Amino acid sequence: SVDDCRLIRLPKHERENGNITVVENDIDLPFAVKRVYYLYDVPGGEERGGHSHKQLYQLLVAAGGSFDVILDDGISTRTVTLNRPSYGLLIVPGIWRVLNNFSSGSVCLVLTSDYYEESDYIRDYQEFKEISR
Ligand code: T46
Repeated sequence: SVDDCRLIRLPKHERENGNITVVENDIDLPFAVKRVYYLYDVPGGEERGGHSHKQLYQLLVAAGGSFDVILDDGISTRTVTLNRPSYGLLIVPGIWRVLNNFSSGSVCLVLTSDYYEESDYIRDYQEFKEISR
């Protein structure tokens, strides 16, 4: 459910000359990372996502700027604003997600539990509603 999705605080090394946040495989996350991708150059007003995953776990990080993530488990919805590079949003399988309100220059870094596989996606909202009932 959307309650299984949570913010994970990531280790942050603060120095006068800037910060580093580190994510170590299997240590900071409840899954092992197999794939990394990032969304960037999202034009103002555009949305991303609009699907759910059958098996995939993901950690979303606003590596720069900010955006909103709307989580929907078919029963309830929750909106999480990501705007700090030292926090990640864990999204468990079975959650419909929409990303919007991207600030200009924002970067959505995503760490995932598996390789890209189109068969893991549900891209039809009606189908999602039926499965999650
Ligand atoms: C998610 C949100 C936050 C690949 O070939 N490999 C990949 O690993 C990914 C992620 C995408 N693609 C291709 C598939 C499509 O032709 O890139 C194109 C755009 O993908 P999509 O429409 O799925 O993009 P988003 O931003 O709507 O969704 C992505 C992830 O797919 C999804 O898992 O949760 O970011």
